[in-house]
Amino acid sequence: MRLPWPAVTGGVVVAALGASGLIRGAVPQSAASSTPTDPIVVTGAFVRPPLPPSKNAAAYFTVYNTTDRADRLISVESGAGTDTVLHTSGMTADANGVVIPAHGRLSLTVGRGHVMIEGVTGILKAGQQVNIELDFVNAGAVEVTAPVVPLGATTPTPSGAPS
Ligand SMILES: [Cu+2]
Repeated sequence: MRLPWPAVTGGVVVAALGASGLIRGAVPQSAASSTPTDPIVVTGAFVRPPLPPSKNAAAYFTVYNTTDRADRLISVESGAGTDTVLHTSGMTADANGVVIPAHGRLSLTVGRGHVMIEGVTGILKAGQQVNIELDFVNAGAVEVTAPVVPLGATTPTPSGAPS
């Protein structure tokens, strides 16, 4: 499913990858993808572009659940590819999503899970940003803006747990 991505997220103008693979909008860098007042805080997001001949990109980030009840990440979407799936244990999609405990976190790090963007349309280059929507049972839709970070380049540093 392709979603209509907002041109502006959290006051930061972001780029969206359309069906054509072309980048729309300006692409300022931003480490934080949401503000600490949100129930779900996503930090340290980045996307590794596909390594040819693969057409799959992998997104990494840390999700904090700042609320007093557990939440479940049930689906992920991105307009940057033909399909987007959550892989937290090997390369098998998490059919029922992933539970994030109250005041807990989900860390997707290299070798320990990712959001896989399959069939990437266009070429993802350093400096571009990819929009990913995370859908939670309680918190609803959370937009993540993930800069493209090629292999070997420095990745964003996740901020600590929100207080
Ligand atoms: Cu995967």
